[in-house]
Amino acid sequence: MNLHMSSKKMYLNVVIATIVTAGLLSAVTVLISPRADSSASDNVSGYAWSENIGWISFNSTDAGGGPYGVSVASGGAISGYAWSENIGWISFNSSDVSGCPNGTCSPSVNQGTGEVTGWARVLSAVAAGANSGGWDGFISLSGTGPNYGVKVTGCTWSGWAWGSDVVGWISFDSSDSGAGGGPYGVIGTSNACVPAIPICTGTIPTDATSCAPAVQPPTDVAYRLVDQSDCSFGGINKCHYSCDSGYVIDVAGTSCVKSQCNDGDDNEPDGKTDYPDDPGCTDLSDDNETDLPPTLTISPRVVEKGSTANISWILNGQTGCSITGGGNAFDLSSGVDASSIITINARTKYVISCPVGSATSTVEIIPKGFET
Ligand SMILES: [Ca+2]
Ligand SMILES: [Ca+2]
Ligand SMILES: [Ca+2]
Repeated sequence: MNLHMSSKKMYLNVVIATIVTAGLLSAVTVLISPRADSSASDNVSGYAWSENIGWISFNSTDAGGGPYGVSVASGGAISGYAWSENIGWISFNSSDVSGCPNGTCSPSVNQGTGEVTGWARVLSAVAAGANSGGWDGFISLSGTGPNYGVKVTGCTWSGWAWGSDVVGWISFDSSDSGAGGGPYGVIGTSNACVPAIPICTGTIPTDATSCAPAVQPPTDVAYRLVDQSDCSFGGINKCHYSCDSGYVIDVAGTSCVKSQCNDGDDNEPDGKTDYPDDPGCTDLSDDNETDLPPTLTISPRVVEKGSTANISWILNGQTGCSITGGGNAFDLSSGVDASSIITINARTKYVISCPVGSATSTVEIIPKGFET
């Protein structure tokens, strides 16, 4: 976390400069906009991380100020507010996310699968209205093409949300593939948890009545079940069997089947099969061979005309990627993550395109009168 704390200050400067540049609104308004919510009674807490805007706090009990927080109701509906020092309030309330770009707008947790859907919205973008530079402030909590999304496993929130060019990718857990630094993460209690598979490790309980298996012991592969004290989630008193490495619980929830990264098939297909040959596989138990999209970062994102910026890319193991914008030539043929120094003479939008997914980063010129 300390690693990121130092870069946080840099982002603060950059984002405030961006806000001024885009004429979104005064930074003062962003920082003091009053918004009270519960906090201690909110059942989501911790931090997510955006490479563009830095930390996003889900509960004032972690960060001070407030009170504010994000909550999941029984049934899975999400509400409340998260806070970014750089862009202000991020609302999860249905009333704020109506008119979202597509799909169901209201954010929620599927309390069976743990998948989070719907939208959140940066309220400073709403307040800026026509002065927002076209930024609508919407943050997508899951999507396809590429597949991404926030997921709740047990009480741990993980995965990625997407906040368009301004906010970029938001990681909910430093353990997310492609995330760095940390440790950080978003966690839940009570309704913000989902009965997880696996949540137990150890020996099969002898007292079946106190820990009834939700998933029957698979007959084809080894399994284990342990620590019954971990078996009570959100008032649901069930234990769950976990499959051995390379296996996952099947759709019916009754047995262990080989995961995509262990099944000998090129599932998408992309010419690469299983862990570790397919870069979409983080480990043998990963049940999705789809490669992660690339990321593109320019730092700083607001510069004086004629000065330099650092452009860096993470390919997530993909080859056949390219970067366009600015007339610079970047050699991505090695498939290795790297960076380059570029000279910026005009507002430039860089786009990295890979076989799976693309990403965009735009560098802005500080307008005359704002130069330091
Ligand atoms: Ca496979
Ligand atoms: Ca594959
Ligand atoms: Ca793949």
